[in-house]
Amino acid sequence: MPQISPSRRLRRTPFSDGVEAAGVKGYTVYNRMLLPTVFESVEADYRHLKTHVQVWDVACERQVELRGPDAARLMQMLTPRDLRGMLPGQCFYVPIVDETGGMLNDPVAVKLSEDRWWISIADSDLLLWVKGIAVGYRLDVLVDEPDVSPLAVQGPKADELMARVFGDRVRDIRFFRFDMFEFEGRDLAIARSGYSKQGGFEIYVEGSEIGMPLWNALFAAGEDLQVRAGCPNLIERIESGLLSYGNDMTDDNTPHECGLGKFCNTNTAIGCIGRDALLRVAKEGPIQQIRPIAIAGDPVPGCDRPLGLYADGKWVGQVTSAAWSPDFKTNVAIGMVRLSHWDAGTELDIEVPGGMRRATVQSHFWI
Ligand code: THG
Repeated sequence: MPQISPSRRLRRTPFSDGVEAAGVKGYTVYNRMLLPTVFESVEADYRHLKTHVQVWDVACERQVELRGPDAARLMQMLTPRDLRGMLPGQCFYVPIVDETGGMLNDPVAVKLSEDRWWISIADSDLLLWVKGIAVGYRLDVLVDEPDVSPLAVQGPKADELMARVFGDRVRDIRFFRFDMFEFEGRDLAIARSGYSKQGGFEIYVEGSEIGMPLWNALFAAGEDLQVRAGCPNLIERIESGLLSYGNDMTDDNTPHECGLGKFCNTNTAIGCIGRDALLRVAKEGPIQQIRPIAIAGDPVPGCDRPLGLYADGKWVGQVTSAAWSPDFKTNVAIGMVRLSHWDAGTELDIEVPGGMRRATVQSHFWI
């Protein structure tokens, strides 16, 4: 494979020196920033994540900060999830939609206070859309990307490692809540969240200068816990049904097609820019939807394009993420499947590199 040449446009993170010292073997590009994808191997990283604790450089989950009297109003314009009940200290997974109801991003919204929010974005240029809306509606709000870089601590021993560095109070953080903790004289927001289902935290590291000191403190404290550098793991996130924007869905998809209807309250999300469009499509219901899919046979090769799903030779959908699961001893996958063929148990043909396989629509993800 050819290499990707470094340049100023491809941003390093406050933790990149640590990631490279830990022997990162592969990167992807996410929000124009480096995101590690492999350390030892995807399978070895998976086993370690499910057994021990890992520190992840997810600085590429950039924050879009909203600050000012119209911050809450602007936040509600972006999403069909009703934010009226959301309190400071809470995080919400929020679909972001455009005026057609198409998905623009699927970030975590962090409510710091009534007039200060972070939108912890997936891989799309959400900052430009949010700035455009703020300017176009003449809102009294500042929109920018602050020097904030999430560092995730994930795995069954995450509580123990975090307690050693930040104190036992981290154990009291509830799921999708955050609290403030001191590190080297700075106050950092720490949430119980993260892009795995193995449990853990996300530290919103404010100020690049403390990136490597914090990275080193976590590794020093966790030696006997077998702490390692890790990264979002393809196998684990497919088993867990965690979606990847740009892979599993794009702006052509509504939240309902993505199975994110449970994060929408379109009737009461007054002010949401995509509300009318979503109310219209919700009446009919989606005609395709995200489904867990098992693919029979040997491990499928890594793939950078959708794999067609067929019934009696007719195209009925596509798989957009797939990997061999050592724990479930099958290929686990995420696909978008037409209504006529999305029932659990439906058997389909799938075109994988090197030939056709059988694929079965599952009733639920593997966790
Ligand atoms: N954490 C933070 N920012 C992020 C991500 C993250 N930005 C990019 C990307 N990940 C955004 N996408 C997701 C997708 C899934 C979840 C979070 C962000 C997630 N979902 C859980 C689920 O679907 O079961 C929980 C949702 C809930 O119950 O509210 O965690 O990971 N900071």
